Amino acid sequence: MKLIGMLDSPYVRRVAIGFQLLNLRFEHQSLSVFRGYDEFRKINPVVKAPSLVCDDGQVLMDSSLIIDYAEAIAASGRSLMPNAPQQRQRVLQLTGLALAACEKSVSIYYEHDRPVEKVHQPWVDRVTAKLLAAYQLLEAQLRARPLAASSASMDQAGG
Ligand SMILES: N[C@@H](CCC(=O)N[C@@H](CS)C(=O)NCC(=O)O)C(=O)O
Repeated sequence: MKLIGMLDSPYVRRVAIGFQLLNLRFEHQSLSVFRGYDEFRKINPVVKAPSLVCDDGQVLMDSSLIIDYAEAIAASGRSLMPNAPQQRQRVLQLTGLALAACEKSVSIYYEHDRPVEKVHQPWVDRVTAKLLAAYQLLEAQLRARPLAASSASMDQAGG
């Protein structure tokens, strides 16, 4: 299978780390959704990074869905999502905060990619406030209870 997307994307990195933790072999094609748009479109017309070209040619997208698939095919049988409700709740909460922080960061990046006269500052301020809220909550949680940091014990919140 082949992971498509640049590793400067937090979503692509998250999938690559997940594959490594699950001991899955994969190829990586570093393709930009901007500079490599035409080539990307041939692989996935929706042009979303990460995209995963599976061994049977089907294409998956969205980091959480790709990790879900990766767990299903991992020979190790390992899951990066704990089953016990309390642990799962914590991993989902931390992952949700991290994904929201990524989404807002990407959104601010795109806003600044516009011609300067088209940047809508009230929107940037709103997104920035949400970004800071997500990181503040994430940091408070991690200060109170750090995550496991070894490859053997890392879960989706760590990856
Ligand atoms: N929810 C998606 C977000 C992925 C995402 O927004 N990726 C960006 C690159 S960092 C992208 O594909 N941007 C192009 C677009 O959204 O059209 C995930 O978890 O994979």
